[in-house]
Amino acid sequence: GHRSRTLWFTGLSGAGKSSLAFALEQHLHEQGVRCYVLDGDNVRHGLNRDLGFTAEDRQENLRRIGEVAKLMVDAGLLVLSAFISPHAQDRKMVRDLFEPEDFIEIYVQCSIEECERRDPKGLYKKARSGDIPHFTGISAPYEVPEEPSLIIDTEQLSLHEAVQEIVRYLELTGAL
Ligand code: GGZ
Repeated sequence: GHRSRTLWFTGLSGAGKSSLAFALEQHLHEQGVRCYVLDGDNVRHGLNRDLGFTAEDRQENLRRIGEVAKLMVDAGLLVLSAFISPHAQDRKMVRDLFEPEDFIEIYVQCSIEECERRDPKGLYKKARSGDIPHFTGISAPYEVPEEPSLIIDTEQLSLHEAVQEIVRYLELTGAL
């Protein structure tokens, strides 16, 4: 069996949070672990479609996601949550919803230069030209986590290696 928890991925747009969460989900499913990925594509278009990207809206976005993640953990799932979550204060707010051992913060590290080079959705380009206001890393802040449970550097690790790192961490801490 596994211990239900929330893995909270934080990092810049384009750092690889969702890719990593979905690759991990696939790996865990193959091991028979029941898990679920929360990310912008399944949350910001539905539950949180009334919210934008001001500091207040990001806070409310993350508060609701935290509450949903908590319900899913209560239901016995391993939750993989992939949102920029740029403010340390908001990450702490979410962390405080959980038992200490049930919330694992994973910093998906990647330089802004590399994220901008990748620019998979062309959003950095639009942010630079002023078409997207308060874009994280360009015109809105990203506060680097001071004491994350784990740092995954996506400029150094392949997707497979990153998944293995997290699996190793989960095994070491008794979640798997
Ligand atoms: C940052 C934005 C913005 C602004 C739209 N700033 O790379 P993506 O496209 O697919 O993921 C980003 C996503 C960020 O939503 P989150 O819910 O993760 O943000 S937060 O945790 O701060 O609430 C990006 C897209 O939405 N996007 N406008 N201004 N990212």
